Amino acid sequence: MNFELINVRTEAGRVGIVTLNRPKQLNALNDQLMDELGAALKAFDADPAIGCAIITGSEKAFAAGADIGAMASYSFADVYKGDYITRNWEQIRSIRKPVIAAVSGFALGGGCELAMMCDFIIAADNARFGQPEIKLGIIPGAGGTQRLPRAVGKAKAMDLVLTGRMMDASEAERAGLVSRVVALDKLMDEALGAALMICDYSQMAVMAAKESINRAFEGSLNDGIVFERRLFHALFATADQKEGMDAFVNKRKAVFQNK
Ligand code: DAK
Repeated sequence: MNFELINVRTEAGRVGIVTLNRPKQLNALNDQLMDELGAALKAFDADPAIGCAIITGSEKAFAAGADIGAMASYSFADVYKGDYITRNWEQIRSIRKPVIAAVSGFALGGGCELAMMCDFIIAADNARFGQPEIKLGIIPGAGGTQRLPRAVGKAKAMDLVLTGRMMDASEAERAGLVSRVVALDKLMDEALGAALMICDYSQMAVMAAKESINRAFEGSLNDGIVFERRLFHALFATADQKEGMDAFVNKRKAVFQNK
């Protein structure tokens, strides 16, 4: 596939890496970029050799938001009839393998929302997160008002969304938005290390874990526990469960076949 606004590569044949590539616009997210990102992630998801994906940007910007220039003249009819955002942004939610956001620089507006759509965020120490849409006369429109409070709680989400201020990487880590903060020059090594670790595990167990954790945000605790229990039981039907436990008992490294 030929992409213009993203670079796509694989690492060790097992990790799919997408680098957002609109440097002059600080990786502002337009329709074409989101179409390309969705297509690249779907291709990784369908490739049995790939166990995990990483989305990253440049040192200066993961993404400075949805493309304001493109949005400026949209009417209600344009966004409603065109199913703006849902049509291409929501594709990320359908990816079943883990997706890590490796964030350096600005992750603002739709950029912060894109990072939050990923399964977890590893941040460089220069990362800055925010939902500044209020300054433009709008509100976050790609899940920011829903995912941010789930990640950081109501008080900080209200603070960020209502004032439009940015928070730095250490505040984001304290608040629970990011899982790790590392030096800028170590960002991709750290993300790749996490991805390769995930790739070593059974893909079925990994996908089941992702699906089950996501359920925690979509219903009652009881329903979530029942869902988890069913997946847990189902994994006992896999060869990988036998392999994982046999390897432990016999003090050797497990080699999973994804069966
Ligand atoms: N869109 C388009 N271009 C952008 C941009 C953006 N979001 N952010 C930056 N740029 C462009 C700048 O216009 C500038 O272009 P030139 O002037 O060089 O042609 C270039 O990138 C470099 O930016 P700056 O010169 O401003 O660089 P600085 O280092 O001085 O400042 C900054 C960096 C990130 C603080 C600043 O650029 C900035 O404040 N950018 C805007 C951040 C922002 O407001 N982001 C939120 C965008 S709104 C929806 C769903 C989702 C959304 C909307 C609707 N629906 C469901 C309907 C999402 C909305 C958003 O994300």
